[in-house]
Amino acid sequence: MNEDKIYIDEKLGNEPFRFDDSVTKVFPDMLKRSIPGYAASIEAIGSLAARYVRPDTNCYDLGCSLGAATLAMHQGIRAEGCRIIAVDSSEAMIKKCRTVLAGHDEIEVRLADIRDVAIENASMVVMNYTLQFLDPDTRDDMLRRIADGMIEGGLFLLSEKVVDENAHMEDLLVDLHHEHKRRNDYSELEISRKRAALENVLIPETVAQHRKRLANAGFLHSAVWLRYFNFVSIVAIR
Ligand code: GEK
Repeated sequence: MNEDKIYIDEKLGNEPFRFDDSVTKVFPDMLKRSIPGYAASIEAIGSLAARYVRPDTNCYDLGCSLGAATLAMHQGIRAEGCRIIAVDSSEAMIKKCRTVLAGHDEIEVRLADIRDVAIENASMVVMNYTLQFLDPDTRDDMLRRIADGMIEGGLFLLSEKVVDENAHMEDLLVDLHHEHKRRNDYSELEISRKRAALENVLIPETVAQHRKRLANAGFLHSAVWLRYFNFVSIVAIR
């Protein structure tokens, strides 16, 4: 049974998309049906945490929503003495996230804008589909602060919806994504309303722009490890 019916009977797509109560309530269903490769990104976060998280360091989940990536990191970590800081600016998300992650003293769930969070002594930082929601003018600074706050050899995972340089291929990839959504039981009307609501809220960039920004910020290596239509996940090493 589909839970996300927001753009059938609740919203018309004429207002900018917001991470409010109604989105929070149906969020896992929304991500599962909308982001191709989402489950793979969560699985990889666990494996990468096992490999890269060092003892007595911090891990950050920036734009944690309901804490799916935080939990994957927590389950993957083998090192002792680590803290995980999970941050989101949506009150509705953070309220529910606190109940999901309750009982884990080593996880701090913080209501804040990620641009105001100090990144310190980090061996792993995750931004799973969050950078795309920041004003593009603030993205360079955000990534520089992340790189500056990471230890040598630390791992940054960045997942994003991207746009293709080639307009023809971009049309094809968007079309394939919409077909994927239709297969997952979203109607044409829901797809177009959601698209309108995300206009100017989710601002995608090209893979080349992301990799250039990572290099400029101070990451030594980066690679796309997952791509499904216009949804990519990149790993970068400090
Ligand atoms: C997952 N990572 O399940 N500061 C803090 N949080 C922000 C900001 C900001 N400036 N801007 C947006 N957010 C999650 C999924 S969802 C992706 C991440 C999506 C938060 C916003 O409130 C939302 O919870 C999250 O970033 C993006 O792996 O919905 O496409």
